[in-house]
Amino acid sequence: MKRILFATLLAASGAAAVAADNQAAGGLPVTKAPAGAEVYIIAPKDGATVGPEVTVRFGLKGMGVAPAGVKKEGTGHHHLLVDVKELPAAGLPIPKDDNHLHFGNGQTETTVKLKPGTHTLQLELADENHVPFEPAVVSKKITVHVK
Ligand SMILES: [Cu+2]
Repeated sequence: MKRILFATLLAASGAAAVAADNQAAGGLPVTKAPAGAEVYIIAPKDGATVGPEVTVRFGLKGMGVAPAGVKKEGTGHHHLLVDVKELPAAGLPIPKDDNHLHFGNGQTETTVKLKPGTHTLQLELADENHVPFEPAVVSKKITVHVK
């Protein structure tokens, strides 16, 4: 009797995994974020005054880092959003330009050159296809003042 119950539970969890396999508008699969996943900027500090070359250190809890193109459960790669007002669209690869920097080799820090003035920095983790997780794994947006 116990054995039958165990088999039933296994079948039920398998069905749940299939149901969670979403399809994005862009035709790429959307990866569910693990519960409790958190990305954050270790440095610089929010509100810091910095020089024109800013070293940004990426923090991640509850997930691992893997290079782009590598499908491994519970992992993604970092994207630094510089002066981005609206988060990249769900279900589509994050754009690649001067404001959306990809760290597809699995880097966990970078140095960016910023013009004098006030800038915002934010991190977003995305899956092997550069598609944001569902729900999005994004850091708090911080502000830095460049001398
Ligand atoms: Cu990417």
